[in-house]
Amino acid sequence: MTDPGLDLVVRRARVATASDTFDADIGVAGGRIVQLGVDLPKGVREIDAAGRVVTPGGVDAHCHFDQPMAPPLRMADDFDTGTRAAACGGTTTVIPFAAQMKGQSLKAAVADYHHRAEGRAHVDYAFHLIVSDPTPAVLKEELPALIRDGYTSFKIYMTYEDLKLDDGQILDVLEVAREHGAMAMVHAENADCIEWLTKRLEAAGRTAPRFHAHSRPMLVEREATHRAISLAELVDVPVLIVHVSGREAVEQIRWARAHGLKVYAETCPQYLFLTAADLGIDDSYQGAKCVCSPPPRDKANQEIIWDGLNDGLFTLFSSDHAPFRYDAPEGKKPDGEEVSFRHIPNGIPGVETRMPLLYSEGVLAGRMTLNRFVELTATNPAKAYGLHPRKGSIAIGSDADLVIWNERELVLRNADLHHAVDYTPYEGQTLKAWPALTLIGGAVVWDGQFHPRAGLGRFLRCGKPTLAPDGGRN
Ligand code: DUC
Ligand code: ZN
Ligand code: ZN
Repeated sequence: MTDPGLDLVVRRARVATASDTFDADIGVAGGRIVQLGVDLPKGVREIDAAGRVVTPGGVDAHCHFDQPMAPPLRMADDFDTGTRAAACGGTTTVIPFAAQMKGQSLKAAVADYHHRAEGRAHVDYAFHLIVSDPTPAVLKEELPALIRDGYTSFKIYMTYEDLKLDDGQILDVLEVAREHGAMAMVHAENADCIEWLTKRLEAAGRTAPRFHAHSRPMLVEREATHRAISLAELVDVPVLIVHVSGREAVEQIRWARAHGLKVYAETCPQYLFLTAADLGIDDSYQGAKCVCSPPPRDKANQEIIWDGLNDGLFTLFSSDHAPFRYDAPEGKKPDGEEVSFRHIPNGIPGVETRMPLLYSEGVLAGRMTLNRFVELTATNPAKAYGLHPRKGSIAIGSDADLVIWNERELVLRNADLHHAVDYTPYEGQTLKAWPALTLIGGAVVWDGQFHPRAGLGRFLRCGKPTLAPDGGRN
């Protein structure tokens, strides 16, 4: 018998959450999960998962779309192409950054970013803030008001000339996070060390893309990670270290945790699947494709990142999708030139490949449990940014954002991806799985074909973080 109250039943699902794996039918009404059970009545629509694994839609809590850049640079993906790629790779919620430019009010940055998103997003989205100019008005009025309004996380940069804050400014911003219960994310690299090394490399004529890694050795990240942790300790506020690349930063985070400090950590696919050799072993400019910060390290560091993913050191697994076309004057070849590594825009694409890479090389390669995969890619990001349990879970009342996985071998080709970037750093890599279907609020957005729903992606106001103090393991 058909139950007119059920818009959709996903039948015979092998449901995986952050804590359990079980067989169930999933009943959906009004875009939300309303029933989990066996032999649910017939829905208006039916999807047969045929025993395949069904996970919550991914929450990519660190990606950059259409972020304003100084000319000639321009990001390849806007909210249309970026969220299209997200959906096709199993991500149903994204949290990109409304970036304040120095001299700009934070409110104006948020208004501008809404304008960029409106009518374009295919998946649901929230905003982090980037605070680059913490004036008294920003600290006392704008930031508290924005936090109250659902913008409950912000990123602080310790490097990049146009974004970085000094230690005093970081303390001021952390104090606002403490007073108002927001989540502070830190990009931890020592700007002066990078500048000092960069000048020396340039003076020696070492300007090829591979020298980007030489200008940002691990100690640069280690020192800044320790300083960020110390500044947060002084203010007595939790802090989240983003895009951790390897051993030295990991050691600082372990040290902090052992001392009872609330330090969360995020890592990204590039630190599992790329090494500094991908920036070039000779002076070829192709290495520009993998220029990102912090840079990828080496195989031994990849293992350390895998260990941290498994043992609870890392709380989040995000893409840090920062899309620049390779062969383009607004991308990796500014004004059409093969420039010194200093001027290559930092970032690599990854919003579409994040979930399939970790599912393949983590879960199916036996390096990680399915439940830990769900925790890192969906549940914890939703908790860290106040979107749980609406997002990041398969539970009664959660949005019906689901991924049905197809476990089959495929070779990654940029031609098959849906971003607007002209390359993927993972070209030719063999994967063991890809989403068969992605559903958002019960609507199929990917089933081997992309079903556009531009403008139907909803803006989400974030609540306060609900992560456990130990990084979300309980
Ligand atoms: N590093 C960042 O901090 N942001 C975007 C891309 C990158 O490589
Ligand atoms: Zn960063
Ligand atoms: Zn980033």
